[in-house]
Amino acid sequence: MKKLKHQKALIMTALYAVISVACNSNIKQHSPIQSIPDTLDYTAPIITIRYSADPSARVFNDTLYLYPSHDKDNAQWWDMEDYYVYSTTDLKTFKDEGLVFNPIRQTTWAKQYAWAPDCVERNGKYYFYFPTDQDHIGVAIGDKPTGPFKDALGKPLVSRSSPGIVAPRDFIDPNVFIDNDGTAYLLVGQNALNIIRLNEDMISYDNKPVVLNNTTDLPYFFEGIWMHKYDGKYYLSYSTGPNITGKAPQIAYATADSIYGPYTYRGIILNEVSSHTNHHSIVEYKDRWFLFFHTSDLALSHIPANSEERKYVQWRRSVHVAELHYKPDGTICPIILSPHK
Ligand code: FUB
Repeated sequence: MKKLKHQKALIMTALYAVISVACNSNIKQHSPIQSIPDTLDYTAPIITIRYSADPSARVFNDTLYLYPSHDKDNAQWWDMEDYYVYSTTDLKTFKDEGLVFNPIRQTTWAKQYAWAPDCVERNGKYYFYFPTDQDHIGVAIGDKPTGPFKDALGKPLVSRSSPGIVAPRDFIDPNVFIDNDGTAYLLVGQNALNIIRLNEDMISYDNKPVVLNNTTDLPYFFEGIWMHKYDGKYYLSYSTGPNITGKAPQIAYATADSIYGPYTYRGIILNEVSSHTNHHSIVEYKDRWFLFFHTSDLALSHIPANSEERKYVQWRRSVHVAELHYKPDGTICPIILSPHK
């Protein structure tokens, strides 16, 4: 067993070396006037004031905002209730912008499980999309990126039972993508990706969702969908969950020339992390690209190895950031974390 582990570590190190050589040749030189460090330590959590997971990173008015979910200090499950926002301009220091929304207390309909959110801006208003109850996606509106946000509809925007929705498992993890022509799409689901074209008001839709085929378009898709565009192409990245036999969740991606596909599977961006769940976002900031993700490394460092509490670390996660590099053919250099114990 020990020998096997050692061999695995050697293979991972060798793999990382090969990938680094292949990818470093395309790393751009950064302008010295940028205040983001040239190298980011992606093994160090960036939010330590409280546990945070499922980070959606967004840039509004030259500031990068993080919209994570909030794992409770003593969590023993994903029973999250509220949302805090963080902001930065250098990716070194993150300002705690405080509590911005609690759907359990501030809506009449959400009962539990305030999981991975997202936030986008349109016409000076900020639209905060949040899942609850493993069944509903709500939308709240604020005048600033830091809220406070108010439930827009008094009911969910869309639910598992809404016409045309395919939800073989949880109906969670909303991601909103605004294309260059201004059309906004809500992407959502677990084990089936629903793409819903939103109306101009961002709080309604008319068309039926388009559901992507898991086998041909998004192999191994489980949850945590994120759409971004790079060099005119659509990139869908997502957690593989338990869908790759023998592997813990990783972040994989597929690319296409149009939003509804057909998509081509491109492989893994981020390997297995210590939190069991793997959830990320990708954003361009100051002409560089970044991957935000979570691990349970901080909780593991707090809780002694022989403590009973260790079994709860998957529900006590913290956010990290790594710089992403694209190769000339548009594929992404993977971020390989060391195998965790
Ligand atoms: O944080 C709760 C759930 O865990 C998220 O909705 C999933 O993506 C996973 O990270």
